Amino acid sequence: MSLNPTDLFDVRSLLSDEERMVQDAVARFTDEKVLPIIGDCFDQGRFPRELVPEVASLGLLGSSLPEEYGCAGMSGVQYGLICQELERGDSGIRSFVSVQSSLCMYPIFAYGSEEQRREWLPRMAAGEVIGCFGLTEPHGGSDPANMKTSARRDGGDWVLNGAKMWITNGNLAQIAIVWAQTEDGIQGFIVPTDTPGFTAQEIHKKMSLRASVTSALFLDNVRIPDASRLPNVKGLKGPLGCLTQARYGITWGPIGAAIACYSEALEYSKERMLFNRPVAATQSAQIKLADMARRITLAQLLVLQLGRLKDAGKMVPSQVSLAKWNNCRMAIDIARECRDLLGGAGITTEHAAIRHALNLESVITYEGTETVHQLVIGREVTGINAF
Ligand code: TGC
Ligand code: FAD
Repeated sequence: MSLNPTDLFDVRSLLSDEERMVQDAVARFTDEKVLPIIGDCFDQGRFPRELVPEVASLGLLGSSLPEEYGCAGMSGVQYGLICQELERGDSGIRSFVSVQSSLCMYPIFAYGSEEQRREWLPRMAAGEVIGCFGLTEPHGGSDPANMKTSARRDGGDWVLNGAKMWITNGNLAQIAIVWAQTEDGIQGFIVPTDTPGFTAQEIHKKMSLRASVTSALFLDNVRIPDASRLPNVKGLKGPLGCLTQARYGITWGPIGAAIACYSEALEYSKERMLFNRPVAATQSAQIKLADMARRITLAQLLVLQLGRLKDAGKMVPSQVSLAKWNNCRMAIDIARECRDLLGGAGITTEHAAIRHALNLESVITYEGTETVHQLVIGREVTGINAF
């Protein structure tokens, strides 16, 4: 019996019927709607906004939140599979869903009032309201505790001042979840982007995540009522708790990108005839392809166990750090190696490898750089904080 080259250990057999159904539905969406247009979107630096209604109707926005808020009530493993299949298309599409789901809907659900949940979540699940998440600031994203953006109490209102940098969906969003320093520590605010004093400026000249909107946000005396503050969390654990959710999805996503690159390079090297034999018949190409298959298999098993821990309520943030580090590194190395196996053909967006390799430069940086996650694991195993 021959094995499936993209699932050598039949990890799919460990999934439930419901999990396989979700994976298949998102895979179909990626094959039919994303792949035909994504190379052009990347070339043009355009986020394919026209796909948002279908993403929403598939239940992919806030997919793990309860049905009473218009969401799909899916499991952590299902969310992971969604991220994997979307990122097989493009990291930018997965980013859109990660930000909306884990960084905007999750904090409203986890830290918001019941009124805030009912006001925003159903419309966000339907894709009618898009969110962005403002944590990173221009002076250094790895150290969010050193936050300069401030929120000052003024009667029944708050007045926000500061700047946020590298914000996904910034120019698409109707609301921004803004984290700001207050007298009581860091707090989160739901800021409608049409509030006077709020501006978003799109960042151009990106060579990565070109099919995604990335912006700088500026807050100049932005006045919002106390009802816009997320009342149920104070301190850095608020935004870090959102990051744990988003990073979890990002442990799965790059597997999709790696599979896309590896599948393409595998087929190409079987057909490309050089020195009277297919490239795939050479020992060096086989070692490269075998190594990719090995690393993809390990990543698949890692995230499935992580997802099972999450669904059992036992996942801890440092486990997410290890998996984000491992799987982003796995995917970027594979994407670059695949680009090489395609030769010159690998440098255009007619093939997927260069697009994924460039995208993964962002994925390995955002949501905590590789170094940040290595230091989290270093701290976990030594008990010594090296930050
Ligand atoms: P520390 O001061 O020790 O902890 C503060 C409080 O937070 C708790 N905590 C966490 N809670 C949940 N999840 C986590 N991952 C947590 N890490 C820490 C902690 O227990 C403590 O709680 P309490 O109750 O004692 O107050 O903070 P630390 O030393 O652990 O943090 C240092 C460090 C460097 C790990 C952290 O600052 C960090 O992760 N920096 C990286 C920042 C980052 O990842 N930014 C991402 C911005 S968003 C983004 O990139 C979106 S891209 C989206 C897309 O397009 O897909
Ligand atoms: P810095 O923190 O300045 O890091 C610079 C270098 O220093 C890195 O190599 C880092 O690993 C290293 N370093 C840091 N600390 C240490 C240490 N202790 N020891 C040794 N080396 C260290 N942020 C948001 O809030 N919301 C978003 O929606 C969002 N979307 C993004 C989309 C894209 C496309 C990108 C590229 C970024 C996005 N980010 C977002 C920001 C992202 O989270 C930050 O870029 C990231 O956290 C790193 O911060 P920085 O860019 O300021 O780099």
